[in-house]
Amino acid sequence: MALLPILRFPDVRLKKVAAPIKNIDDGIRKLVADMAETMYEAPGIGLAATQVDVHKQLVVIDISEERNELRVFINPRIEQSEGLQEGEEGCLSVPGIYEKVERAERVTVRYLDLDGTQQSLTTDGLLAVCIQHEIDHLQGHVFVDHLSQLKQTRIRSKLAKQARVTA
Ligand code: GNR
Ligand code: NI
Repeated sequence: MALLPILRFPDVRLKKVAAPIKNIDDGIRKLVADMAETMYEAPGIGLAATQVDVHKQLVVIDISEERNELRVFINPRIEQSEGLQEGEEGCLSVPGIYEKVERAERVTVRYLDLDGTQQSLTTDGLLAVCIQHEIDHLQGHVFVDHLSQLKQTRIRSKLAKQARVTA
């Protein structure tokens, strides 16, 4: 296993649109293991392949307290969504920034599991938020894109300042 470097907003590579996965081979299985290790180490509750500069439709999520319920989503699509919820979001690609984002309350997601079997999951709450956040990444979006221009400008300057002191 290996820890993978996570791209930081506003890196333009976070804007790439991920391609569907055609074959679930050893390369994909290794990527899942490395992404899971990277997510747990960060620590985060989800990670999209886009964030580690791999532009394939792959997401790992673990929202469990014990960090022992890894979920893998290959080629995930939101089939149905209903209602609205607003919750504070953070992102491993936007460190130290937490802002309220409006999302669907309940989603049904279709995806392939690691065996290549089609699955359908209907969920709400934090898992629904996280799935929507990760699918955004696969489409080249970060949660900051949902905020006002004023907030986006403030976040960019805060991160630029952080980068100067850490450099
Ligand atoms: O670790 C994460 N926490 C989080 C909290 C609220 C809403 C979404 C998330 S996802 C984030 C990890 C991440 O950046 N995934 O892309
Ligand atoms: Ni994120």
